Amino acid sequence: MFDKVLIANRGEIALRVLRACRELGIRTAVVYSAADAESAAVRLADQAVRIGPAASRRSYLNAAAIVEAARQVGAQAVHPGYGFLSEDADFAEICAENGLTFIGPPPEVMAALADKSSARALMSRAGLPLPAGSVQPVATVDAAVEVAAGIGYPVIVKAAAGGGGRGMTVVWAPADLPRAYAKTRAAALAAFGDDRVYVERYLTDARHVEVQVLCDAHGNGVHLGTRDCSVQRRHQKLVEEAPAPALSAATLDTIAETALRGALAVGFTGAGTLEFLVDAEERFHFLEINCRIQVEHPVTEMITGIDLVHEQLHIAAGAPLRWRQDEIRPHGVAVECRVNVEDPDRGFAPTPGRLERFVPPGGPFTRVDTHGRPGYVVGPHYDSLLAKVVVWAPDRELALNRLERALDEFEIGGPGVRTTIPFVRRVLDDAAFRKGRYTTGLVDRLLAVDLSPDPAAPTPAPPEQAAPSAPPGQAAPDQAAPPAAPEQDAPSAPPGQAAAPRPPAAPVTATRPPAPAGSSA
Ligand code: MV4
Repeated sequence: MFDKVLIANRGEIALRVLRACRELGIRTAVVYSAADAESAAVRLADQAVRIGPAASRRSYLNAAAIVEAARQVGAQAVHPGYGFLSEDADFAEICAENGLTFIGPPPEVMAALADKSSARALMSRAGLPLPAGSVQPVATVDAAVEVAAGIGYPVIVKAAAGGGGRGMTVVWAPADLPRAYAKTRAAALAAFGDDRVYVERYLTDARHVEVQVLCDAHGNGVHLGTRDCSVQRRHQKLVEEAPAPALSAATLDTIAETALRGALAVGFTGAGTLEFLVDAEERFHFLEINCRIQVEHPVTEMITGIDLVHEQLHIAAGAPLRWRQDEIRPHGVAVECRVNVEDPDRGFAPTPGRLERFVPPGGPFTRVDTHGRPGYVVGPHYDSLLAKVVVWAPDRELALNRLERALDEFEIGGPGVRTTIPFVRRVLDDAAFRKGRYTTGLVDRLLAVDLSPDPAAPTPAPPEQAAPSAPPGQAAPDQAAPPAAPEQDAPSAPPGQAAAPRPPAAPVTATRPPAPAGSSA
């Protein structure tokens, strides 16, 4: 095992990795920016190295400064956390060139999987089902039109260099494809310096289900079951749970085993996550694979009793996998919610400021991962995740009640400071969510509900849940047919009248510059 690990991150994940190292008897060094001089990780680490100013380009994204810090403190390995340089194959390569173990997969594997088009091709070859579409990047608008005509609308144009919801455009009708194609290529070139795009059938009314895997450097791997991460706003997850609810045990096993097969086929090592969309008929489709520890990893830890960061460290140190698949017995239900310092009533705008009051919840089966404390100043430079509240219970209903109870206890206050807690409460209260029957459209449905009091025009209750899946023996709806209402969450057409295909209420088109440093997941 390593003697000393350099933690190349900040916030709650720096603390998480630091704790894992301490528990394994590994000495810790942490890098920090000028904005984080007083952070909990800096206080707790054996050593701390200031690497630059607040701007992440010049600190947490500065590979040369991080490698120099590792050399100074004599660290043998670098843990990148999530976000920042965690999925940067060039950084992993630079670490190797400097005799440092990057805690993650080999650089060539990272590079092949960071290219979403290449990941799609590799996983298809390994036998994973994909959304219909092009395997190679689509080089001309004519080719895009042809691919789309072949698979049927809606389609989604995705940047090969994107991922995590960045650089993708949904196209509902053929007339809109040429513009969307050109726009996505131009945006991808600007954001990633790479304008290759591919085209997929756009799956509406689907759940975002992901599988945690651990693979060692000797060809062994295990999966740790599923998580549902459908509760997202603009590709920022708000609530995650394990296992994915309301799917048959057979489907969950098949998805998890298929995911592991894919990870092993591409030479993946370390802790990884394969993302799938699961449609109303429980068919699943591979989207992408993430080569990092994810924000929501605690829900998997809670149902398996396995410390994923410990396992990352053992694997990176060359140890054979410490678990056989039959020793991993997921038990009960874990739910996490993210407490971001943002105002849900103002478009989730960050509300940095000083936390005059900060009292995290406690109690049974309640875990809070946070770098916050009373007096902590949340700055404007990094993403706004302040805490993750994670609970475990033997069943889902008790887990959700326990999470509500924990949120009741959480006191956070300061001038101008708002959090996502009120919005998360609305999710936990939602009837479809309570039943476990929700999709990626849930958040937009909640945001479309007008909360302003207006007795003259009461907001009609939105429809409840996805259409029940086809009974056994009955054909599943034709994928190529026009979509039903895009989400279970869209207002339904009057009885007897067909719902016309239309885009969801809030834009799902998202071509954004690279995620704010420190964001990920
Ligand atoms: C999709 C999709 C539907 N069809 N691809 C978003 C994050 C990235 N990992 C992949 N994502 C999606 N890809 C196809 N072919 C739906 C998503 C998606 C999503 C889309 C709109 C609004 C919220 C979403 C949440 C999760 C996934």
